Amino acid sequence: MLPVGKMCASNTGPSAGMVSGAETFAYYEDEGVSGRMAQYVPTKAQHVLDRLRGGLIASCQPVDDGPMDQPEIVAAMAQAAIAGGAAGVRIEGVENVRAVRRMVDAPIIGIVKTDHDTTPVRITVCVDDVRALIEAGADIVAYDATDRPRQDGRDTVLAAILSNGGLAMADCASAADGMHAIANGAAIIGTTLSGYTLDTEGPDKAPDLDLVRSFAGMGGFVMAEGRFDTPELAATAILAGADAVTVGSVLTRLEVVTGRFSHAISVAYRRTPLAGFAIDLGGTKTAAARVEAGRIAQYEQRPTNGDAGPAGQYEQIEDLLQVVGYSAGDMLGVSVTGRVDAMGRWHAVNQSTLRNIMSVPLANDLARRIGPVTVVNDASAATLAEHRLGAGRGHENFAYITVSTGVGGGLVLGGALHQSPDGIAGHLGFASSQYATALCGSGRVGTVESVASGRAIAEMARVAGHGGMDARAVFEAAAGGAPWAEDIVQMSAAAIAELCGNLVSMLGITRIAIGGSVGLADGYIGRVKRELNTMPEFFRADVVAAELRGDGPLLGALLSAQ
Ligand code: ADP
Ligand code: BMX
Repeated sequence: MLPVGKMCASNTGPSAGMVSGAETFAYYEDEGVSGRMAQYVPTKAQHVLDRLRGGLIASCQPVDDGPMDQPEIVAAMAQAAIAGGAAGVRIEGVENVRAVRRMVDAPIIGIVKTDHDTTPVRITVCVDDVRALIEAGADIVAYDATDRPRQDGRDTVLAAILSNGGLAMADCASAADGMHAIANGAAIIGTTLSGYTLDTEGPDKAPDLDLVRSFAGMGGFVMAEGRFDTPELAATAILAGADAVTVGSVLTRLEVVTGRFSHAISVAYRRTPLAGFAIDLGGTKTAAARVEAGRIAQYEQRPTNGDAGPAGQYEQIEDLLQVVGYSAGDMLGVSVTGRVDAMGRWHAVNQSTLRNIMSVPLANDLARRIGPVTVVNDASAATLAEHRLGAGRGHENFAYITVSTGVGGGLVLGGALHQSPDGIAGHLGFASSQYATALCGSGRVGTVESVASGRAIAEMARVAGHGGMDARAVFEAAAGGAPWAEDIVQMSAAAIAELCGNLVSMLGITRIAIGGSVGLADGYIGRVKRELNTMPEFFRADVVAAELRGDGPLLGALLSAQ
């Protein structure tokens, strides 16, 4: 740990005693572990940090000069946030800090925001503000810790916080800011200003998890802050090494949150019918579409190059978009085979499908190269489209399975697409199957994908002595009565039926739509249903063909973008 205890143990400034309601906890002014007792006795500073560690800090900052910008309302927000489980609050303005201190026992991070003609620096710029915040009851004072020039330099402000008995939180934009702050005695380093300085700003920035990770290696108390606006992103920040997460606008700026909903609703209202551009990058083909009035007005496809790295894939996407008439700024959704995490990074799960796609910053790269874009897994996109527009309509618990190059999927649970921050949720093809024994390109042995997918079908044909045939050719051979081909196709369908039964038993799925060129091939769903009919009635899922056929990943990508 950084020398927080040492730094603040000697500080018995005006904030001593304000940190806690003494009835809820006690803190100690001595230096921690002492003598033979070997007992953890926290200093005041440590105690404040201990209270925040592993917790949410609610930044209760109303919109400036809005109807909620009043100290009593800020204090009520802070109380409500603590009632909801927040470990601490971040409060702007001296009067607001004073009002909150009267009502709230939890640690307060205080700031003063002021606008200056000479500098873009806004957060606790003046030494006078530091004194006033601590006097009003802030335990921690946050300040702009970037190296941008301003009236009282960052080190002067930091020194003022320390000399007035406060704990300092450095609002940083870079790893260098964090190092500098720690070296000078800041207790907390936050990612607050990443995305808000000339060097870091950009359109539609995702939260800066990379900065969280680099802070985590510095030995200080790490605060993730800035655009962590869903519970999943906040949890991801903790997994990336943050000690606590500060969340603001989405909790306390009613105008902002209301605006998000009203925008989404008005877009949805206008979007009937859907319009824009979409990409579906699958293991075998990459398709682009111009969508007008809810229909695919223009469509173009090319083979996917599984050996291409990001640059090759981007060039293909750009070429295809040009063909279908996209221009920068048009609504664009991109769906891809492979895992897409909450940061918009793209990872092949089955590395024999995409051999050079590992942790690719897809969302950022495409935004830079092409324009505003939403990226999503191909099967998740199709799930969304089938649920909203196709075979899943009206089903609260719905699954989509694509049997294509791989076996992908998606789950709608309780009416919402089920997703995980790492993007793996819904990858149904990597469940295991009693029919499978082969090593899957995911590294797992015996997956559904390794026995049921188009690639698996071609591979099983090769092993049976019929090399050079793709899945379509194997289906044709089966239709022509070749017993070896019939066995392969049947085994694929049996593995998918087994997966459907599992989805019913595990999740109570009431409808399953099957898509992908293998899944939609003649007779395939009939085979799946016949296999299901061999199971006890309760496990016989309601299996249907995807209504949107091959358009699901394209329409779903566009739906995700709106
Ligand atoms: P992607 O995986 O790129 O999204 P598809 O859904 O078209 O694309 O799936 C590709 C797989 O489907 C390949 O393995 C291909 O051999 C197989 N396939 C394509 N057409 C047929 C068909 N008519 N019958 C059976 N398999 C097919
Ligand atoms: C694989 C996996 C999924 C994908 C599914 C269907 C990779 C590269 N892909 O299970 O992410 O959704 O295939 O994709 O790991 P397709 O290529 O068969 O359309």
